[in-house]
Amino acid sequence: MKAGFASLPFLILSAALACPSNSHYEICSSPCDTSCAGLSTRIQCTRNCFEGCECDEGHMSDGEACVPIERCGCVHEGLYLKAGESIFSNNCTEKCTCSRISSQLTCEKVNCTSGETCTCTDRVDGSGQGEGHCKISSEAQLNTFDGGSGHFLCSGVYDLALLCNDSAIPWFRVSVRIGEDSDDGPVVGEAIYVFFQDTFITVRNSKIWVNGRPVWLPYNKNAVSVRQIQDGTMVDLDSLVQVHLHHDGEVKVKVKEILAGKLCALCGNFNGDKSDDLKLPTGESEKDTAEFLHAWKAKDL
Ligand SMILES: [Ca+2]
Repeated sequence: MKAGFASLPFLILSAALACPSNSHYEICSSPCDTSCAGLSTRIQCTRNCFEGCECDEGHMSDGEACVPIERCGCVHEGLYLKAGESIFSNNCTEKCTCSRISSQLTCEKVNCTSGETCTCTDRVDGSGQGEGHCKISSEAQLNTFDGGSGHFLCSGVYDLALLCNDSAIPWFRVSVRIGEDSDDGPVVGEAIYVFFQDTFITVRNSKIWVNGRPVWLPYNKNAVSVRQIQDGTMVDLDSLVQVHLHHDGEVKVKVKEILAGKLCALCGNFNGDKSDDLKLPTGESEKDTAEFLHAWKAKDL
């Protein structure tokens, strides 16, 4: 009887700390030493260590899994590519590929042939049918999902978009920190805070934290991915929501059509009608823009 009780905590601990292939549990693991991206780029990280899974000797994390060091990818203009991945750059005039065999980056000139067009698909500002697009410009002007515009944000932290009306869809919340530019210039998006189920992501100054811990990019776990793209940082929530913080402070939120009419906060309810976008957290309509903006200031950030 005594032995049975003694073994129970061990069983629970083992289940909680099951690590993926090519990794093992460490009580004090440093993320600085285990990332492929850290091999060739200077990434902000902490020397503090954390309890968690660490890649086995001879392996490093490529953002999704622990791979042999020789299978780590390449870095192109600050963007990490996994082995085998390609990227188009310089207005689609160049295609760079990270070799699956040598992990060396090779670039070649490309041209679209007749009938082909080159478009960016890795950005929030695409124009997919039925998607909602909300934006805070680098001058801090808000454009809602339904096309409402003309509201300018003062400094502070605001809730941009959150799920209000559907318990069947994973809950999320997107907030933004608006700060004054240091040269008395325009007010800009300084940081984004994204909540998705049990995950909390912070993006600030090109640094990323997940649940308070600094992470390497690309990050991909529990249907959340965070990656560096050419002009900023992209957070993707299970392909339902994408948030893009641009280097110049512009913030964009893209949502799937399934979220129509189910959202609230500054970006509006995404019901196709821009005239009813000024709603308070209580659901009441508000005619005073200043009151509307103030009501969506985050109380906890
Ligand atoms: Ca609306």
